[in-house]
Amino acid sequence: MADSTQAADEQDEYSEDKIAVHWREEEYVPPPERYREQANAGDESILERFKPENFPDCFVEYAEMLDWDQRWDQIVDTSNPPFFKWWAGGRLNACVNCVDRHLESRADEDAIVWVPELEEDETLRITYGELHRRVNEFAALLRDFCAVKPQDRVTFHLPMVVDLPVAMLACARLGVIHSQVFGGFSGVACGQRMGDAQSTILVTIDAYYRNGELIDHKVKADEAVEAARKEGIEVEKILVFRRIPGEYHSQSEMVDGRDYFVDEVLEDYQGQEVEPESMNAEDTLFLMYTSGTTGRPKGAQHSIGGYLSYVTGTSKYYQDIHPEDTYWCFADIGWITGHSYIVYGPLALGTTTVMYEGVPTYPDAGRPWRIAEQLGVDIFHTAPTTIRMLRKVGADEPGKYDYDFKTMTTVGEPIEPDVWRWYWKVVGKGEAAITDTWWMTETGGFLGSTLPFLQPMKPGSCGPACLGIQLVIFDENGQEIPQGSGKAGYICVRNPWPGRMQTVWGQDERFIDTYYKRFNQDPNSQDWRDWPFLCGDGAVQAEDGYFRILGRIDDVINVAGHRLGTKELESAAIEVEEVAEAAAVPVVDETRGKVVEMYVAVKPGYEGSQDVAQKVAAQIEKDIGKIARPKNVWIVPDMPKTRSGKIMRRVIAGISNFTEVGDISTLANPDVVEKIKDQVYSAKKERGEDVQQLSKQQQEEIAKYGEGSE
Ligand code: 6R9
Repeated sequence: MADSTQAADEQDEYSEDKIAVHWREEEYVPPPERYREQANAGDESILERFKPENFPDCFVEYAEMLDWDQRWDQIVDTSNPPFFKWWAGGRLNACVNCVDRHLESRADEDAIVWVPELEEDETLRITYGELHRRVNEFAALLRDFCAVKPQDRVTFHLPMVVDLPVAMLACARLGVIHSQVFGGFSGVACGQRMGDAQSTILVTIDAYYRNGELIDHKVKADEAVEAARKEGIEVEKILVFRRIPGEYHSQSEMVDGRDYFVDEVLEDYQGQEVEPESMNAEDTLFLMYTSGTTGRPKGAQHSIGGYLSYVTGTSKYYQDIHPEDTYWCFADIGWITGHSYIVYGPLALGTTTVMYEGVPTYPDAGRPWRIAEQLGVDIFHTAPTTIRMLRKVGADEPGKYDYDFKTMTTVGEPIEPDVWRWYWKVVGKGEAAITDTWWMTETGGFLGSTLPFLQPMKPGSCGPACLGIQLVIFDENGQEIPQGSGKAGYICVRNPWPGRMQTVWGQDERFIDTYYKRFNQDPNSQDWRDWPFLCGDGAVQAEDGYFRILGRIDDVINVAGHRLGTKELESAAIEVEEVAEAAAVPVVDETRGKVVEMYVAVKPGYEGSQDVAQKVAAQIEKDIGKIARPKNVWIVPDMPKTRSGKIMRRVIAGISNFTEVGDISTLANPDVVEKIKDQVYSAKKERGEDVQQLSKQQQEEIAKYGEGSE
């Protein structure tokens, strides 16, 4: 009882609003003036053009950035919500838009610059002319050797090699749907996705470099074949690229009649050109699986016309890409960010896009800045996890290199104001605009951000709604939360927009249930206004219209009735000098329902001592309140992470509660799980915090913790 009285006392002091806004609103940072003249979005008229009254016509501006075989009859067909159809009646080819149309003016300019991980190896420069040749040859191979037809599915399981965008564009040329599975995922995850997509052709590679080592990748293809078989799919052909020409670096044997080296088969297709298929705007360009812990993987299905127009428009205005820029998005193509903002958006704009094979810190923490200097990168784009890591291992490194960024993008997670400031001052040397871009796999492109040379930045907030996007926050009961009230709620997009996924591949009902059911009042309504799209994040909107994203709605920890935001607990923890990264998870507790447990990684050169654990607990208590004081603070070597560097909290939540850790086939670093388990289990046993019996419901809750963000 003592506990509940205590909780009641704390009720006034730690009201939910107060907790939600503890991440203080920061000062505005004005956009740098020196680039305004050249900016694609340099004057206020753009805000006028895209105001809500101009929906849906405003998006024509994006579609007109593309070349069409046939113009659309209708901007958006909303007659069958929520299956909105963009550019209905229009025809185009995505490969033509990303490659062929640039040949006249840019055949000899670089389209893709590929940087291998080993610094002594040569950087590969692929001009638009060369890209055109490679794409056509691979398209000929797919069409004639693999007999694929438009809208068939081909699965790739590739790391960051240039063959990946080539293969994507070859599919796009043929109207074939590609499905790239993040290279770091397991063979099982790949096979399950092949099963779901009913895909019988796998494109892979023998090996690739990671941290200076050549890693065997083809072995995963064998696991994929087995996993696909369990789903009723027999893999017919495996096309194997070779990381080092003429060599083979895998333990897996090539299977006769099933496995083929791409370079050998390609000999028959040299110099061949393939007529691009003229596709319907509403045909599908690709599938991008986003996993959850439960049920089949969800294939986010993206269209050709809507998707391509949206990523092209947002690349142009939010990243300020011009053909003469050198643009580097330091992310993996196996994540939606890579599809939209390494491959399709930048190439549709005819710019030079840089790809890097390896890890940020190989061979040392100066590598990214050397790449930027050597290649003359002027637009940089990466995720908070990379920014945190680079700060952690080399906070002064950027100052040693002579590069000049005009815009820098961040994506994937809320960026802590402290980390933001390092990005701004040290990486950007105080002279680049930061665009904090908030969006998700399902949305195709950015939803909330600032126009780099027009709208002031505010560390901790992504910014206002993007051009043509109408964001709205609802409370539990579906009531709209007014702008500036400081109250947290469920952020949704009120209107249709061209970048949104078409559906969950093969699961229309699941699409409606996951993204629309929550706030749709009338399932029979044919009015798009009745169909707000649930993004899955919690957010607050300040009076100035800027949004602060609080993380996934299922990431909330309820301690004795107080809803604590994961991100806020974590940002309090990283205020501690020694801490590089932190993750908060719930632990079932007899009296309080749940309590908080923290996982923390320290910066190199610091000791992960009991003292650090104490400081973390104290900081959380200071910033948020006694109620949030963690039961345990675990200092771990590394966190389990997804392809986009998000911490997979359900895995450590499982460890903290002695329950199942669940599927780890979509972890980028699965090895770390056992290490953390050993450490935490033994310490907990020593402290007498042994296995407790959880109800089925409690177990499910822990297993689903943070589920949506994988
Ligand atoms: C693009 C991408 C989506 C989830 C999303 C949100 C989080 C992404 C963010 C951000 C705060 C940002 N997220 N960008 N949170 N600020 N700038 O990350 O797609 O992998 O599907 O993840 O990522 O929680 O709901 P995806």
